[in-house]
Amino acid sequence: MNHPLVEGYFRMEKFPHIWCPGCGHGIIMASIARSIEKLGLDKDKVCIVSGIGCSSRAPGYMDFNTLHTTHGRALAFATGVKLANPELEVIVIAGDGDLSAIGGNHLIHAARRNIGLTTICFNNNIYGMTGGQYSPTTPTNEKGTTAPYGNIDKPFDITQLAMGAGATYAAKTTVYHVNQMDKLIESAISHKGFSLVEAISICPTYYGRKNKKGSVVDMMNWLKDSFVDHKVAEKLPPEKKEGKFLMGEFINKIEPEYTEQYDKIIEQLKK
Ligand SMILES: Cc1ncc(C[n+]2csc(CCOP(=O)(O)OP(=O)(O)O)c2C)c(N)n1
Ligand code: SF4
Repeated sequence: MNHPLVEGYFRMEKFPHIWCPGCGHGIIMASIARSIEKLGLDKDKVCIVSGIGCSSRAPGYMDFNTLHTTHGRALAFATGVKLANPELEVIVIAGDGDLSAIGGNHLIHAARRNIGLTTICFNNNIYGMTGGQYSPTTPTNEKGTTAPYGNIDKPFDITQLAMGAGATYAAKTTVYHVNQMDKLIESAISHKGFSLVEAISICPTYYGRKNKKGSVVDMMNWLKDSFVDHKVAEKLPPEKKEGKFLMGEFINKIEPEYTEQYDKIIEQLKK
């Protein structure tokens, strides 16, 4: 593994990683490292924060300032880090369970405040680490260990949820669409307020097996065939859009950023 990206941005002594063969999470982790390199960020000015889950193991392998916190609380810790040192580029890594179940309240409030955090959701539609329980993004009728006869809940669309709560940057991509993922993560990190990239990942071990999704290659091909950029979709005839999921950049707008507003109050009080 003597690639400059690997040696420059990863803690070699922490490998081999814990992920199963074919897990999509490593693809997203590598995309984050490539985006940081492309932006030329100083490693010492980057802080990567996670909760608990297979996805949340990523910061352990990444050679930056890193925090592996508690399940669902990554955004709360990250908010503290950003307020204490707004100069830091704070990136949050969270699974769909972490971010939209136990941590759902932190997500909506971080988005509402427009605090300058970049959140990358590793969405594999299931709780991977604890053995395949269904999560708030498990599609209706799909199976998990806690939904052996099919999930009757309606799933969250995390990108839409963040937008509804006030996120000023929100985008969705998949582990098949890696070039797009690199660009979206770069834009999200460069964005001043709260940004979210929902990266659709694959968990062949639990989600794939429980729902008979076939091999890892089959799961990747499904992503390739099922997702279309929403700008491309606008120009497609209705029959070509049927059954497709939309991805791409959905919102990118500038609004006052939380830590800047907070610092303004401190300055006013000093006068
Ligand atoms: C407070 C608390 N509740 C529950 C758990 C158990 N737990 C650990 S990881 C996890 C779910 C992980 O799923 P997700 O966030 O989707 O990430 P993935 O493992 O799929 O990447 C759960 C429920 C915990 N560690 N702490
Ligand atoms: S259980 Fe699923 S999410 Fe966890 S490492 Fe294995 S494939 Fe990846």
